[in-house]
Amino acid sequence: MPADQEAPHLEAALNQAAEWLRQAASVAVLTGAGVSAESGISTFRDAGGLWEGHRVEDVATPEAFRRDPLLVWKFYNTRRANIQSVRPNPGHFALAELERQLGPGRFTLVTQNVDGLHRAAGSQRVLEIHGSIIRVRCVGCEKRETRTDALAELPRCQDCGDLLRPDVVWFHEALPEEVWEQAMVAVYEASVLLVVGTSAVVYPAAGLIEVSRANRGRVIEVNLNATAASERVDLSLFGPSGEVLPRLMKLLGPS
Ligand code: BJW
Ligand code: ZN
Repeated sequence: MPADQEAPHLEAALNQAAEWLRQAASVAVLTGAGVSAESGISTFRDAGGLWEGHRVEDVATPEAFRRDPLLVWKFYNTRRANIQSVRPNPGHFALAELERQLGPGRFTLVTQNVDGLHRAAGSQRVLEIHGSIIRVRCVGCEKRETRTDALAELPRCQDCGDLLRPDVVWFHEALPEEVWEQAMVAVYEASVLLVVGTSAVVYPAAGLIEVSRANRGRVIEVNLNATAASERVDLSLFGPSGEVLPRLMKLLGPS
């Protein structure tokens, strides 16, 4: 679509989104890798999203870790090193600002990301449904620890000597129960669900769109392009989240 056609459409959609947010009793947000793309973190499924020729489905599974823990740790150690140098972008900051404007009890941010950038931007109520890349967990005694230091190629537990693994959720694994339940309740209760930078192909996270719709929540998507969710949302705001979200906050105006 030529830029001169896209701009007025986005403008109208932004105005509609701002109106729904103004009227909302509470707001939930679901974010994915796209919200961190402008911070320099690769997404999983866009061009260039492959890691050394591996699909995420081939390295982010318990089977892959059992087969080749060194390969899996290489993937995570590369990403752990990278997040030490990245900073939140204007999209993360806009979501933190939205939370401040709404005030306590009216905002929940559900993220599939493991990079910690929402908290770094000042967001308070953040539910990390796929875990955190700075935490490790022992496969033997299940002890969890936050580790921001560089890890060995194949790090081991100091208590029991078993292998450590990243404390993230891989395919075929259950999401952390309590966090997931809080996410479902917040999304169900919210009058608006903002879905930002996710391809919406990974479940159960993508199912939060249906959870919102089941209670007549308005669903607004922010993405570079149409996704698996686009047909199920009420409004799409197409553009980079680092530009679209600050524009939306500007329309909402100061509290
Ligand atoms: C921009 C942008 C910019 C770019 N601005 N936008 C139902 C149906 C079908 C399948 C299943 C189902 N239920 C379960 C499954 C199986 C599976 C699944 O969903 N498979 C599908 C792929 C088909 N799900 C699971 O296995 C889940 N577990 C489970 O169901 O367990 C059941 C169970 C119950 C009880 C006991 C035991 C088991 C677990 C899923 C875990 C996913 N884990 C990962 C890795 C996390 C750790 C890590 O980071 O390494 O999570 S995979 C990866 O995908 C990661 C992400 O969080 C997740 C989602 O990806 P995301 O964020 O959407 O990224 P992309 O790259 O896909 O998209 C980026 C988007 O951004 C694009 O749209 C761009 O356009 C956009 N973008 N720049 C705005 N500047
Ligand atoms: Zn241990």
